[in-house]
Amino acid sequence: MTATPTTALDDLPVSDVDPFAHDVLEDPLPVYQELREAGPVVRLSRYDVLALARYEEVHAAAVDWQRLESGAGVGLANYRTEQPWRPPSVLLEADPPRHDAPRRVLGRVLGQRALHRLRVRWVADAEQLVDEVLGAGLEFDAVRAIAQVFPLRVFPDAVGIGPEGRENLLPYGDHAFNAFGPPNDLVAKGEPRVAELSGWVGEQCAREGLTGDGFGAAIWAAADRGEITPQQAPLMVRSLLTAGVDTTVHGISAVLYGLASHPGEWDRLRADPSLARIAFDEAVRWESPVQLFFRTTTTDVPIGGTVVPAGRKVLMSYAAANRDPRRWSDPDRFDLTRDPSGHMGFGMGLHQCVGQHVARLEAEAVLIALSRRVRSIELAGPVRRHHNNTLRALDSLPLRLTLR
Ligand code: OVM
Repeated sequence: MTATPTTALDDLPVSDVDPFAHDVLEDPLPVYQELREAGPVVRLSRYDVLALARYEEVHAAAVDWQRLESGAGVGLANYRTEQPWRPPSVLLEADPPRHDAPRRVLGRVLGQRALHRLRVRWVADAEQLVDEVLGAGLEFDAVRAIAQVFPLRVFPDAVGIGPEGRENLLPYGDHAFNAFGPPNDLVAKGEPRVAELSGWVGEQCAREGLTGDGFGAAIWAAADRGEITPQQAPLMVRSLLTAGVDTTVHGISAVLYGLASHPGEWDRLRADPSLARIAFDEAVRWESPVQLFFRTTTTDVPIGGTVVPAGRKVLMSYAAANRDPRRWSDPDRFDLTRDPSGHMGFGMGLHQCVGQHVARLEAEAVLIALSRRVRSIELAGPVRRHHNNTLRALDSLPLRLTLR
């Protein structure tokens, strides 16, 4: 028997790239290719962390919750040694067994059965929005006109928060996703408003301000039944408000961008609107609205021919895995004929996005409403990127439409 040779940590490929620098956030794809080709595990000298960029290793790390924990934080900061910027999430930043009751409850509250009654309403809401937008002209910025508007119209109502202060949701989420990265200028930009925004979000999570029929009330009802504690309930509502807005805005931007920039794909969707789900998942693969999370090793973990010692932060690049040519043919192409299932854009394993059915339903409603009225979609100018440490986002998506 021959022992598998292992690479010593000091002999790993090293990159001095900063994945959170503005030029990389503007166009991260060359860096993702460089990291994938450097090897299965790459040391990032700037932050002294290990990075995974190939599909196989990112997938294996994501599902290995036993040896790659979330409780030390899923950003660059190690919560064992550094103070978190807010009380940790009881879902995202927790491990079994503490993670499991909140996950089970939220899985039920946001499950496909629970969403069934929202479907008809959201398609009607999307048709109304599309009518308003098209009535105002056939050239517009789809981020401002659609991608930011639709989730903010339907999701806060579905959670059951009041009408005041909803403009706080996007800036709060944007800061939360910046805070998973290093303490750079993007984090500094958000800091002046953290106390105000956190205060508002905290108020929305109390049972008193929530309507009786929303996701928030369903979470509190689970606390009444003893399925979660009354301390966990408001933090679970906070998870919805943190993770459920910016992500869907950028996901809807991404699918509209994919359709507008890949001739022929809109025709396919228009001919068969049941492709709306595939289109959205393909966009989540292609753009990866959530680009990465970190985990922390709880023990020595063999990954890609090296042994990562206990207590190290490991960057899982979902976005690089989603463009890995070892896994995907023609990975840079947005393609409605491919099967995007298995993409890493919602993560994988125990922590895989619990809100993915909500996200899909929002995107589907928008795409179905558009498919009923629109013949063609094309780019009317260059897109402008919005930079965030862990989100891939558009600030502007100029579109030109024709009607059917
Ligand atoms: C949470 C949370 C926050 C940000 C992202 C996320 C993508 C979850 O508070 O649980 O998942």
